[in-house]
Amino acid sequence: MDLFERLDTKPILMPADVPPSRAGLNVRCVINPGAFVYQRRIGLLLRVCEQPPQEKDWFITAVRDAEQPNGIRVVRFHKDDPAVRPRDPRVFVHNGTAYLTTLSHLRLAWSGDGRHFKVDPTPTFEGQGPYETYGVEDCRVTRLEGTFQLTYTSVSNMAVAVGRASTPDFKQFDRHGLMFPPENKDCAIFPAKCNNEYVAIHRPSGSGFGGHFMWISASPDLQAWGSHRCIATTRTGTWDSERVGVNGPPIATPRGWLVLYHGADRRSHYALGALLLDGEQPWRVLARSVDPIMTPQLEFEKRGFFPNVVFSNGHIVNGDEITIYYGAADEYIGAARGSIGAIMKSLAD
Ligand code: MAN
Repeated sequence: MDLFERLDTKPILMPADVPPSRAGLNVRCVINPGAFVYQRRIGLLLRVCEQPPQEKDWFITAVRDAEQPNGIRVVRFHKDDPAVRPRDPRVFVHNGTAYLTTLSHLRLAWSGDGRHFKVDPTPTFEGQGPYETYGVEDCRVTRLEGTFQLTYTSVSNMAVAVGRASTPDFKQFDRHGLMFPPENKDCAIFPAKCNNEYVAIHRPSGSGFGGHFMWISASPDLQAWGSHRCIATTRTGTWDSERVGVNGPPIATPRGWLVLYHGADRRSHYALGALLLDGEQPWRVLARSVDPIMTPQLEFEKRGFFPNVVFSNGHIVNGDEITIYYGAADEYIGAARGSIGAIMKSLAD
């Protein structure tokens, strides 16, 4: 089952559409954009994944290093080195230290029609400090009280954690440090307060006990978070058996908060589903998709840097119509349109 109609059979953005951040790096993937409306234009905050030119028989990647003149350091290990082993196309490990094969930053792209985007020539938001030496990824954008709240993955050799920043205009950014400690990612803040508190969904990772589940937390000031509750676990034997995580910000509907989310199965195939949360007590789950509402179908969703992935962390809602922007096969960005009513109906069936 697939409730989303693709705007195109091809990606709306590909690596070749994005100029690299600096000499010595190439854009390998452009994926997982946050989405928002600002001054009547649709904005995307793209995740741009870069790497140095690759050579046969070598693992070659880049990490941020403030002491280098261009801000990055190239790391290379020969594939015959017994201390190095690949984990998957995204990660390799050297002597117990994990490295990403690409270094990500966030980049703005703007559109008048939601389909044709113009990508800014330079990075908008790059990793900074010790917790972002492997970059910043997968930004959710929530408009809240006239400001935009950005929640994204901060990655380093120390941890994967949730960073938060805010901006009034996508020019000036205030960095608020880590919002949730490791291991945690896939965080979206609600677009309005509930019970006079800010609310966020996030995805801590339990090792040994629990797993990659979705949690909800509340805060009086967006800085201190508490009242933690688990709202969705993985489900054995299904399309979301291994990992779940929120898409873009929850959507207010007359029946409660509609939350779109991604699920991964044992083959690491990524699909999308939905949850309906109580409007006043958002930790109460009223309904959850049994079957996915969007799965990899098109060629560019099934084949790429990491195959069989549709992953979204940004959408635009216009009445009943929802346009989701999504990472496809961890290499491209696609756009697809659906109906909120149809998703709600699928939850009731
Ligand atoms: C996983 C994948 C990668 C990502 C890292 C760190 O390996 O989601 O795309 O870079 O986690 O967040």
